[in-house]
Amino acid sequence: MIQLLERAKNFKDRIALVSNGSAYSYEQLLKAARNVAANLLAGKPDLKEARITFLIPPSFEYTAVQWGVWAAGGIAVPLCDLHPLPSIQYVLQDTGADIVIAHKDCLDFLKPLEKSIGISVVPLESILQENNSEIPRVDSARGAMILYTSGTTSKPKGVVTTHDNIESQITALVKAWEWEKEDHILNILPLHHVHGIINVMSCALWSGACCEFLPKFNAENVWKILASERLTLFMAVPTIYYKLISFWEALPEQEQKKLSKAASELRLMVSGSAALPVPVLEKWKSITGQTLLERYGMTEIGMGLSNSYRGERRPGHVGLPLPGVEMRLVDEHNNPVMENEPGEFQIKGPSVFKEYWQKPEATQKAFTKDGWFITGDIGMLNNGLYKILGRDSVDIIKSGGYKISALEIEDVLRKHELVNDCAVVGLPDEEWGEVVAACIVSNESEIVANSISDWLKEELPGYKVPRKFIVLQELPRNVLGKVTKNELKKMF
Ligand code: MLC
Ligand code: AMP
Repeated sequence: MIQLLERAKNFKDRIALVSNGSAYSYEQLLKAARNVAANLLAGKPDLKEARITFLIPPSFEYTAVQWGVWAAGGIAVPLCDLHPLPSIQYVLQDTGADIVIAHKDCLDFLKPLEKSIGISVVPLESILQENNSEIPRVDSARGAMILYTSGTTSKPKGVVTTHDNIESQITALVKAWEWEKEDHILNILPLHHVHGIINVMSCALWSGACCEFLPKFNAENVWKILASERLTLFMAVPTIYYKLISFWEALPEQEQKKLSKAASELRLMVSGSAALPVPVLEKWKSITGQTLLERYGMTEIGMGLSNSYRGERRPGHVGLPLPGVEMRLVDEHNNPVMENEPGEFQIKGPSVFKEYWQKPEATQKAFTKDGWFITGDIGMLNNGLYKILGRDSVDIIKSGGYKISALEIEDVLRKHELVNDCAVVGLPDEEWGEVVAACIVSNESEIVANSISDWLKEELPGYKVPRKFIVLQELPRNVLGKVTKNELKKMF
């Protein structure tokens, strides 16, 4: 958001980003963002919240485009490079975008959309060209970003945040975790979700710190970077800590010692986006001496709750509300619950999103009459700290930190000619948190999971493709005819 660009002027000579082996200063970032803004405007005074979509791997260029869209008064819509064409097309059409800015490696992939939906695919290079024309002053109450999130509806919804929302999301974390300009963080997360965009990249850039990109997670490379001892902070989803532990365990003792020592030097390591299993926290502590700080967040609110940076980090708990966040736990009538009683988290505050893009009904349903955002997460207050107990919907799955709608996968599966009916559930998994599993009803007992899974990969990103299949004659249902998903889970 535009406030980031203002602040960057204070850090001109400092290194903002390390990307593809090169270091870029804040001044270079500001200059590139200005070029992007001027090229996008192409003579217009203001983009007036036009949605600008972009498919660019995490890099200096990604950030320059994001900042350029903001500077020109547009709404930044980052796309996911793991998504197949139908998922991308959905976002382009839902946002009503006229253009998609594409990295050179994505141009051929996106080209068919020019014909099918009339979108203009603009090469990244052309948008980065030097251009010194005027750029507007943008009001920070305006829409800044749309991120797509799965929910209890089949299709993902666009979460609109304003520049002011994003500022609140960033400053809450900068304050709570004591970010400073000497910090250096590694970003290994995708940049179409808040974890990577806000908690890692934007907090660093707000603080005058350095964000280094490793566009594709790989345990060996992450350990190498940890061993370099240049990082002060590290943030990841629990699956990543699990994978780092597995890699470390397979090393010779000498090597283990070296890596453990290097990792012990960081000032903070954070886990979030999914429940951190206590054994993973304990193992990580035994390897690195670091007690992972677990926090809780959501695309619609940024981060809500966090364990303490300086005080207690209690395993299995997510701490207390972050600065500026109002939180309550309520029963089904929105009445507050007592300590040690389960309730639903509801959140209020300046970090809470503006609306679901062009979905006024869904937006209205997401808030109570008195303006609390209904998270759908169940938790309780236990001895002074909050604990997450689960979700109110079986149709939401968290796998590898990605939120996945069972209903979306079911809708796609039903399009397959051999599928008469189906039901999708999440099964507990040590490594992934949950794995996606599908039960298929088909006349074809020979139905082969592999062929369905290959077919699904054309329709859905890999992380949404079920890893386990069973074929049944019919789905388990209750007397009202509703599929009993908890029964179904037991059948796998
Ligand atoms: C991949 N694989 C999976 C899988 N994803 N298997 C089961 N379940 C999944 N979800 C398999 C692949 O098929 C492949 O198998 C192998 O794992 C490696 O695949 P990959 O694509 O290379 O995976 P990898 O890069 O290792 O991905 C793991 C990951 C990734 C953890 C890095 O999932 C990730 O980036 N997650 C972060 C998502 C995120 O940022 N969420 C934040 C949302 S915001 P094979 O057999 O082919 O080897 C939010 C709010 C908040 O939640 O609070 O932060
Ligand atoms: P997303 O919609 O992708 O932003 O995912 C947000 C969801 O992730 C929340 O509603 C929670 O269900 C889950 N989540 C985030 N952090 C945690 C955590 N520390 N423990 C358990 N669940 C979490």
